[in-house]
Amino acid sequence: MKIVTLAGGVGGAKLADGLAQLLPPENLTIVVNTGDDFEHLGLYISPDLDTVCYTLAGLANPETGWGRREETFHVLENLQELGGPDWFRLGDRDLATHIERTRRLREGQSLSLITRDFCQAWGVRQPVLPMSDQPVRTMVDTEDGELAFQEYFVHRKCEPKVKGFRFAGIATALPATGVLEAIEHADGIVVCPSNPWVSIDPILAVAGIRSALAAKLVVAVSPIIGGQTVKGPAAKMYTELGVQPSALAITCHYGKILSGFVLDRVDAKFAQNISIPTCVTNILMKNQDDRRSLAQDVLNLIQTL
Ligand code: FO1
Repeated sequence: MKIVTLAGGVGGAKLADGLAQLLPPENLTIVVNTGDDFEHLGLYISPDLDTVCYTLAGLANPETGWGRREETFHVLENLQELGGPDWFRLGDRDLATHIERTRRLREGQSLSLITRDFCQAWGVRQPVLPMSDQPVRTMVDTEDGELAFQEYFVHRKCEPKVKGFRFAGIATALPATGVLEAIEHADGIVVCPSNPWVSIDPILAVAGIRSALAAKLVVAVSPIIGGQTVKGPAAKMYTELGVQPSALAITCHYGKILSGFVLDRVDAKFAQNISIPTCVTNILMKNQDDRRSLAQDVLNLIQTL
């Protein structure tokens, strides 16, 4: 079975890792949100791409889910001493990724080519594709004005109340090489348990991606368990936008593109109000076994559709 996943950061990376444990590498393509990308300290940072790649490579920090395992922060500590911006914690090993990516981008190489080469260097055999090679920047409209995503997420700790979102650059962004081809050849599309507003919507907004999904079996895994998110501000965003955060709200969010939905046992009561086939299971991924087991449930649901 050929699968394409749409992924944001930590939650997306974990499910992609579960799928990678079950599928041959050539049968899994991971399309990753780049709306969180930004320039910091003169470097091009692509947090979700790195989180997915590090996770698949077994290099991710197990505590945070992002950044590198066995990381040190000597550069950051010295930057702090000089009074430089230290709100975005870039580790020493991680910095090598940003430095080399920035160097190659400045030479005119594409983000997808650079990501392919990095994956090869890290031993990641599944294609990991940025959603687009053109810059798209998620902007968060808040009560304190419009904020660039990392400014809102990390610097302001998601505190300002959200009023809406804008994906700057989306009008001219094209799907990266291989994205539409992978979707076309896929037997199923898996929408990872990532933030619908800021991780999955930017991918769906890239020209041609949403319409390519219309002909496909698309299964989403809820990022909400018992009204809360495992990580990140999705539940807070729903509340601030006037929607009660729930598994049901996620199915409404994605609407017609979905053919199936996976939700947690604690939310089993919602299944009767969902008009598409569902799988009620444990969706909290605390360890490798949970990742594999959820991935198996997702594949089983796709097979029954
Ligand atoms: N998230 C934080 O909450 N604080 C950080 O200092 C931080 C640094 C960081 C460095 C590299 C990287 O790839 C990711 C990093 N993240 C950090 C995570 C990231 O900002 C978000 O998790 C994603 O953008 C949302 O998916």
